[in-house]
Amino acid sequence: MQAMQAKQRLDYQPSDYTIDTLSLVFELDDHHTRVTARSSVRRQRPGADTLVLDGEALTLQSVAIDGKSLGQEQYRLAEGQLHIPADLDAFELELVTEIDPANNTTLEGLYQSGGAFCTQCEAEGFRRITYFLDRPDVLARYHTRIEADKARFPFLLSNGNKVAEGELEGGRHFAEWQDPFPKPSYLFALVAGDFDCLRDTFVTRSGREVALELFVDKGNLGRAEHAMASLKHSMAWDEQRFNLEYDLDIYMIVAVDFFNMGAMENKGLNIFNSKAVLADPTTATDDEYHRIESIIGHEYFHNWTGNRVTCRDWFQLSLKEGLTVFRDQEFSADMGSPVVNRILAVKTIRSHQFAEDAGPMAHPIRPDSVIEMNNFYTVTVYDKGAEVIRMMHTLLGEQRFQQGMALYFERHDGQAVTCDDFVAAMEDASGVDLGQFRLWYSQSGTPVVSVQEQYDPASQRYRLTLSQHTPATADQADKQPLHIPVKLQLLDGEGNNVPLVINGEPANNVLNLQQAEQSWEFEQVSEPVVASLFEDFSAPVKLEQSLSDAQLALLMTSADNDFVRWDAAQRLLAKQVVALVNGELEQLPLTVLDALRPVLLEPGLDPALVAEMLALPPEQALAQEVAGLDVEELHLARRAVMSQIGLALEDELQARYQQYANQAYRNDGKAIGERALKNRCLFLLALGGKADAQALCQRQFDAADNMTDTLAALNAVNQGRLPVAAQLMAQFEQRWQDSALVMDKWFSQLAMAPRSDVLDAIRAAMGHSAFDMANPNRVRALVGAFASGNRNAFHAIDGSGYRFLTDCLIELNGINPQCAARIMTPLMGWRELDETRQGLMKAQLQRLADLPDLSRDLYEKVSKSLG
Ligand code: B3K
Ligand code: ZN
Repeated sequence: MQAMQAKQRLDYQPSDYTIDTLSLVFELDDHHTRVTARSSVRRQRPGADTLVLDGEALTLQSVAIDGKSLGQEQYRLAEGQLHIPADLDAFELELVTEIDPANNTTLEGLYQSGGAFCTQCEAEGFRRITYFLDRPDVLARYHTRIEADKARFPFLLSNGNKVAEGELEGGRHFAEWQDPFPKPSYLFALVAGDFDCLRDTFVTRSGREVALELFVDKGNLGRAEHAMASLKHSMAWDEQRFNLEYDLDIYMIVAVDFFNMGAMENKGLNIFNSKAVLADPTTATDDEYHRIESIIGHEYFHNWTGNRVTCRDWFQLSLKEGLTVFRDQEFSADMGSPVVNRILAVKTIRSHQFAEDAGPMAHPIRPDSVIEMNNFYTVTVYDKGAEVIRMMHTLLGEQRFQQGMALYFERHDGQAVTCDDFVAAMEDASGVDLGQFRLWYSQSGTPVVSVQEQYDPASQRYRLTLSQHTPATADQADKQPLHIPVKLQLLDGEGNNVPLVINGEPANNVLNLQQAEQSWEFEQVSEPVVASLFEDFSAPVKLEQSLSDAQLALLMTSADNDFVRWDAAQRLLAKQVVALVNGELEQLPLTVLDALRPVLLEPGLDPALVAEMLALPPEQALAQEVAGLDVEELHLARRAVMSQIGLALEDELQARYQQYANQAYRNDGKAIGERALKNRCLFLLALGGKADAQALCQRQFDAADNMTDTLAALNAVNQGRLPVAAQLMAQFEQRWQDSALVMDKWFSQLAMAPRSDVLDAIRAAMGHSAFDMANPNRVRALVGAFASGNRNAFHAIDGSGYRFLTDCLIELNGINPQCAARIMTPLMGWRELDETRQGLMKAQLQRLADLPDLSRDLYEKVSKSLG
């Protein structure tokens, strides 16, 4: 393994030159696309004499400065860079390069998806299109001309407004686009293809009409409505909540099948993974509808937080991503159930972000050192980043937070800035001191907050002591106390709120924990209380608070805060799993069942919340919570808890199931919540394993008029290992074999099935006509689902899971390194496992390390894992 160089955040220097305008001409051809790039270059650093441009996988044809061509001896091509002597203050540079989109399987730069050309430039993909100053602080005005065969590519799209189009010889045509907003190269986009187009309009609050165009593969118009509706909701919401209006006359979205992530916010021309666009009730689940709405929103919201104000350098990625995730989460909460959305976000943090902090890739939300930027589109930068924004929102309150946003745009519209600039705007607009708070940007790791309590009946005082401690991470040994907002309530024995009084005054329900240890003394507390802490998950920390089952049950039934009710249920269930693993328990105590029963029966509780309260924390999250649990024992104990709930609460689950069983499909919040609860009941009954559970599943599978119910039935029989599983899987495959996106669900069901021969089934599925190693959706659905969603099988003690994943990674390394690096994550976490598994995992990591052509993407993760 040959060492590769990392870039350091503190090494940032402004560019010697900048580029103010860029005119691009694309002569599209499958294997020989010619790109002519004319830049107006301006020297920024006096004395600079060489322009150094980034480039990768390009064939350079010619270089000219101010109309004069340069001979080959006048410039230098070295390791991904083009050096051009340029002792000039301003000049026109013309470069002609040739690229091969049809053979570009990395899905970065210009490539083909299905029959269409499309691009992905973030983070550093533009350098695969032409030599350029491919960094986010170089903002240019783009003019793009596209020429292509008219029959194959009737639509020619790029950023901004279309300013010309016409016919060319030989059956070709052209279109020209002008983007009035200066932008970094990562926001450039081009699409050429043949699509169906769903058109609509949106009138902004200042009365401008914006044309909305959604391009999908032919025949898919019927599956585009939800995405279009989501876009219009996003546009209206951003005006209402953030006072932000769209700025171009046209907004286009193109859905493509080959895409490395969910979607990309290119200015005026979003490119989406078709999975994040296409939905109808028979092919997409409620969860997918939700995800589509949130991704459409996310990319739209980037127009201000990302595009109008962008990042100075890639270390600042969370400036746009953390903030935009916060905004999309708020959007989803405002469109649907706030608590269900909060739960969703917290599950991501607990299962994935805490694991990232505990593993070899640990980094702060603003990383300090990067080898391959694509490896830093992480749950830490995105989701913990959003938690950090949310904490500022909690500390400032909505009104002052919005004043901070306004000041941020006033100061920085049209600029490329840093995370510090954002915090400074928040601080200056609100007057709230965020000095210590800034540590959240530079310190990695998961803080652990522990609780000590003292109650003195004589003085009626309750003293709460909180201590914080952040364990060392792979990247940082020393940690300092953070500024942690702790939102709380105190409950008396009946579950009533006790007013918060400190020093004779009503106290705020958000405490500022800023020291390693800190105490608060609440007065006029007439009986012992239960502290409801970190309401709404007010900070991304682990909480160590020992509560009895009875106290947890009190929080479950009586806390005002719905998030805390859910969280108490999670803690109660987690306790049982751990007790089972530790041999302290065989059967679920009656007290636990008695705590769950009222949740199931209380008519006033939102069914969507009940469904979440009856779901066990995933194995991955439990493993994070309690170190040293054996993989297999954890898996079995978790199953045992679910199965005992299924048996012990059978009547209640049946009744609740039947309450919603025969409702015709509707797509509204109420129906979605009811479906979720119905299907949770079905799942627990299936795990309970009584004979009639199988009949129930089969009936639902046969009668379902929507994919949510179909898939829930299929999942229940697979996870419950019911005999009918094989038959239903075969029926599903028969019905959907020609629909790739639906087959992804089948691949995932297969990969996550709790059966000992799962790897044989997966290997067979790789030969399925619907499978394609070059398509990231397929890879994630099958290989990714196995590695991250079938923990027990992946960590099989014979090492077969690790070997299988590594075989796939070796193949993917040569096809799509970005995709490979994404799915290798479960192989990195060997430190949390027993010695045997550690050895097996390291052996596979070493196989990767020994590859002669290991990509940068994998190199970074492999070397950190072994280091
Ligand atoms: N900004 C893109 C992600 C780009 C990932 C590059 N590897 C999508 C998003 O976060 O909105
Ligand atoms: Zn984003």
